[in-house]
Amino acid sequence: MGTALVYHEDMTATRLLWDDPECEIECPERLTAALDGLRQRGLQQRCLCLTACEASEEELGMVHSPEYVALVRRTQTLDKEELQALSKQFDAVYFHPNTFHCARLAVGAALQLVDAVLTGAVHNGLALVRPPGHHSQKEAANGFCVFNNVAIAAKHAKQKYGLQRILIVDWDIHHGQGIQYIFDDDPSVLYFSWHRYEHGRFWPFLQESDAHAVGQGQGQGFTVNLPWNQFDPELVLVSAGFDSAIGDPEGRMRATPECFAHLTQLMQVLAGGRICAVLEGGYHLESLAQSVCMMVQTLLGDPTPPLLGLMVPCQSALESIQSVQTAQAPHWTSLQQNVAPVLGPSTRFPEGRSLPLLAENPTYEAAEAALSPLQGELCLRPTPPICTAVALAVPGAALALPPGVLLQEESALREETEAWARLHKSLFQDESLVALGKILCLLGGILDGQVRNGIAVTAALATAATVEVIIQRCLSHGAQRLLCVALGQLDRPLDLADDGRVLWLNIRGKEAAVESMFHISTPLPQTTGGFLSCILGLVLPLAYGFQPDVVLMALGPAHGLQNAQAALLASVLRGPAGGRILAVVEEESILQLARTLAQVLLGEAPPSLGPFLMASPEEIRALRLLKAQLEPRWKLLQAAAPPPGSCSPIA
Ligand code: X5A
Ligand code: ZN
Repeated sequence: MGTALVYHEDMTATRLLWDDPECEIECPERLTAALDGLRQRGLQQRCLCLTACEASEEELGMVHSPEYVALVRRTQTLDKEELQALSKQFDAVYFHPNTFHCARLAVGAALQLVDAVLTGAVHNGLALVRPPGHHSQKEAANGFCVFNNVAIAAKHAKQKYGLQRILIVDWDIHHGQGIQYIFDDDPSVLYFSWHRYEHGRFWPFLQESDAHAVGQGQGQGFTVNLPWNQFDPELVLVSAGFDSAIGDPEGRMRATPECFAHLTQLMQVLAGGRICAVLEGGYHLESLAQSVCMMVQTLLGDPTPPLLGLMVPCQSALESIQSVQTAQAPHWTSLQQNVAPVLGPSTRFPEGRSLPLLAENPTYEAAEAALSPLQGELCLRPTPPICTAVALAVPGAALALPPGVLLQEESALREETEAWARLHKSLFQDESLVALGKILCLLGGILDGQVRNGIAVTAALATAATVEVIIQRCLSHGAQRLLCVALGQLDRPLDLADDGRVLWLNIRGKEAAVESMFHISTPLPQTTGGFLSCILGLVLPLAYGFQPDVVLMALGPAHGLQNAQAALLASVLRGPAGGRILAVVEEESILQLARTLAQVLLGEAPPSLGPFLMASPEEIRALRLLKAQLEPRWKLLQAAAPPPGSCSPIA
């Protein structure tokens, strides 16, 4: 099971034949640049490469009218003047004698990808296509798009596989109004788009791209923005445009390639990881290639590089999020429960790039000038040779582990282990001393980049002491910031300095409490809604805001987490520290839990959390209290979603 890459070189066979500054950026080199990037970085070789076939006219008919399909078919025989005249009838479109063939291949590629994912041949995949699709409508080409590749793919998934809930995430910089129109009244397809709008002054200049457009009829509430776990889709289609990336002449925004790795990873917790991404826009060749590589690398399960930069949402982004919440609230009870110092990059783990400093609102030219020294410099993180290693105290538990994990047999040097153990004399004896040796060795592997992530199993009594040793070892070996998410009976080590190097987040206990900006406690919510709010609205923004080098997820005695909850937590915590995460689990809860955690750390999607329950009033109160106290320091909390109260729209 892997990642599919669907392509056909014929899709480079359409191009602009006359002068048109608006359309010239949609050129064949977009595909070859993306593909070369994937090949050069060894990513194409790791994918299952499929050759696209043309979609049938019946398949096109799921979205487009026969008259429109016939019109596009006729362009095959038109001469240049006729093509140009026809193109003018649409907004930002050009036709070429090969357009019909290419556009059918683009649809066919998207359908093949859906088939590959839904038959289980692969986990996920990307279709590299031209022309793009998301602006195209039932009877109209628009914005370089001829047939609506992603919309047809969604119809296909519904018709052929009987899916009832499909999420379309459109991260192209333009609003995919074509997809919105097609599914406007269809509650089985949730269309989420984020796009540049400028209060209607950015192409395609439409009122209906704004937050108040929520869908019509039965489809009300199924257009636009929602916090991602509630709809619980069976399939995620991504309209993957990369024209929001830094350097793009059309979008003129500044998303780094790394952003697309994180966006992809966030999608991976949904729909059991079934993601079909289809290329839309993206017009700066090098920036496009880098962003595509980041996405494919993440689809393949590689760790995401750290996100750099100031973790502070800008005022206008917060306003946009707020207006979407207001517009959607009548349709989603979840949104009715509204909850009303920045650190430098780490030098110890230098695989992330430092970005050029730009003025608050740089001109496009300034952004591009700053970008050019970065060209070609994108270093995909060297992937550690070992993915997930597990250090076990009890050898028998190895039986439960999925294939692909490495059993940590090697130990740290005896003297070193004993020196660490001496700090906690009474607690490490015999077996637990052996376990500590293995854990130290595993941690060394993670810090040195030999191992991506790991699970350390400890005797219940030794858990707290082990966590202390791990923290000290990380700090004395160059980690600048360590995030500890602790559950169950585990207290913050007493002699740990509160100097900002360790962010300790306790998820347990009765009361929410802010001991300091780096020592935070919150109760473990008992409802799915409360749990999701806690993870997405608190843990995730804190983790990304802290920008840790290493994440420690410690499940102490009586941690109370269900396996699926632990899996979601681990999955989310893979993001912020370049995938460097060590889970410490006390042995009582080992068997099934270690297996589930290992699967997630290997890159699989977490299992479903089960039936949805509204967050309780106490849970909401605790989160609000923490947000209010923490927001001055942890600015990403301002953008956090409010606690979900319901899993479905109000009928
Ligand atoms: C797919 C896509 C953009 C059209 C822009 C016209 N289309 N100015 O990115
Ligand atoms: Zn676009």
